[in-house]
Amino acid sequence: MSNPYTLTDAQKAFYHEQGYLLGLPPIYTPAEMARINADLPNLLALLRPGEDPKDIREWHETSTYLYELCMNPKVLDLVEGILGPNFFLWASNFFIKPPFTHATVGWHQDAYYWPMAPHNTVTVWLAFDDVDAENGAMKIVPGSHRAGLLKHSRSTQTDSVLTLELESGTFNEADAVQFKLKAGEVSLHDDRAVHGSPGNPSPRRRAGLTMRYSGTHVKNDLSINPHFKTYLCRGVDEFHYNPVGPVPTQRFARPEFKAVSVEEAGAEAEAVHKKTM
Ligand SMILES: O=C(O)CCC(=O)C(=O)O
Repeated sequence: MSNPYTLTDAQKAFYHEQGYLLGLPPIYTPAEMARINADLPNLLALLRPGEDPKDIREWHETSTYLYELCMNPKVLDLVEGILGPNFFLWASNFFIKPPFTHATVGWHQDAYYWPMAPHNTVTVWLAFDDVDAENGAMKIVPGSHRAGLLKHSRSTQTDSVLTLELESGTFNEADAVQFKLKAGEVSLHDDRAVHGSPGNPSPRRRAGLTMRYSGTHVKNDLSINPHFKTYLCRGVDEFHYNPVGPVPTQRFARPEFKAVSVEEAGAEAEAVHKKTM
């Protein structure tokens, strides 16, 4: 029997044309997902006062709980269909919207935030809950990844959990499609795709884990994100451009560093980043 996680030519063509992919076979059964969810409080318990789940970034470097989710062979098969045989894992983070929350994820392109070149990152968004229009599922503008990077601005007047957002008028919000996933299912998106998500006015939680993978030819700018670590998922790293992280040994543990993107690194990093865009 053929591997259902090996992308077909039609799926690959859709991803490259539209910048995202849905309709994939579930990664986890409802029972498996229930166990994963039951373990999540052990990770959340490591958050410090003043932090929230958004601060769980790159904890796959220290927690086998997350490392195993990121290295699931089914997920890696899907990613291989897009990135080819040689790629690494470098990021993971949670987007959790509790019931009745205003917080949105403003429209953005991931690649704008990351001091990495060239742009060749796939995000796998693993649904921890059923997500849909009612509880603020992610929206994406099909084909927007082909327009290159658009202008983002710093905004303080926003409900967004991000502080850099696309200026309105730079893309057509009306074209956006909203994802609908069952818990245990995933979507894939390109790092240049315009996406965001509304608040969650529903009584249901909306939680997802993003897992980010790049081709081995992608290089991170360590002067902006000095903590960047890679974990080879498939193939070989012929380039050795980036530091390699140690595989975690504890089930639940947090790194001592705080991961940095262009957003957190501030205006100075933004200026450097813009020059290399
Ligand atoms: O979960 C969301 O609503 C947004 C996720 C996101 O921005 C991302 O995966 O880059």
